[in-house]
Amino acid sequence: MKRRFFLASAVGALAGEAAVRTLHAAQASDDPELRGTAKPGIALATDDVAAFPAPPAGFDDERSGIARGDVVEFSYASAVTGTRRKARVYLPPGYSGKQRYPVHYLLHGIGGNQDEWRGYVRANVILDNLLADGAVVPMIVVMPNGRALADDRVPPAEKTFTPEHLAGFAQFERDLLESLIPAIDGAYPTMAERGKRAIAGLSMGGGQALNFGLGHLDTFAWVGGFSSAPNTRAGTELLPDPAAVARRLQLLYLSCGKKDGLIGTSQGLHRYLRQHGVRHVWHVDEFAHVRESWAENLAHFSKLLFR
Ligand code: FER
Repeated sequence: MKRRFFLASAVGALAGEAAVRTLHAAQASDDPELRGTAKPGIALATDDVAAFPAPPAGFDDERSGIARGDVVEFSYASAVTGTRRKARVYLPPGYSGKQRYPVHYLLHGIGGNQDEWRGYVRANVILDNLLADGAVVPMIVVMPNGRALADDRVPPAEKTFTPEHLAGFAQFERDLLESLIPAIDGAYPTMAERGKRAIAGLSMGGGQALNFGLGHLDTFAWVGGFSSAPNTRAGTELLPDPAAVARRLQLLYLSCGKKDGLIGTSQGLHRYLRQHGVRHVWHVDEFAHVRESWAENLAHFSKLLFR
């Protein structure tokens, strides 16, 4: 597949998060050979437009004089890998064990790990700012490592697209459902019910969130895919009975940048949902495959959650 070859070669010799930044930068490049959008090309339909105005400047910058949440390390025994695995957990400002909170599971991209949403996108800063403005419901946000492998370190760039690495992202479905969610519900004062549980992610994590969220509506009622990658299952597979899915969902949210070479995946699912009358949010922004899109979409999505 041409695009995969392009992305795999574009990441070059760099490793880890740096590799994916390079991948993202290559997609945003002015050089058509590097843009990743030159072929097969992006065709925008008339309804591929923004659903929300951009957040105000500074929405993802640390604001002084407001209460901040904590990002703590969490570890759990995985029945899938047989290892102890790590996740980051955001506890909102004013967190108290005497309250109960809804939980949002937030998944990283193919070259990220449990630190990508915090370190690269500044998810905790975005949520602190929204909470200070009273724009979101206080929630716990769980940021796991989405590659369920015994060695779940970010691999060297040349291994990013190997079947073994991609399998780790698929296997995370069982790790999440059978190990992580029960461990979180055991350790924190959660509202452990589908109506108070959300799942979203960026790129590879967007595909995971759509696959796992729509595949397990007994566990999740709020589902979001940002710039979702081609690991996203087809609409016919994700929603074989669209009306049945629609009845159970509180929110289905899709977003992508209009300069993102992966937009075809989200467009295809959006069109399937539209054809079958499944209510959803479809937000197309001005970006490529970059953190700005994920920061903005985390803000838009979070404001809608648990209402
Ligand atoms: C692909 C292109 C991109 C793919 C995954 C990605 C599974 C993921 C990109 C990211 O997470 O940033 O063909 O196939």
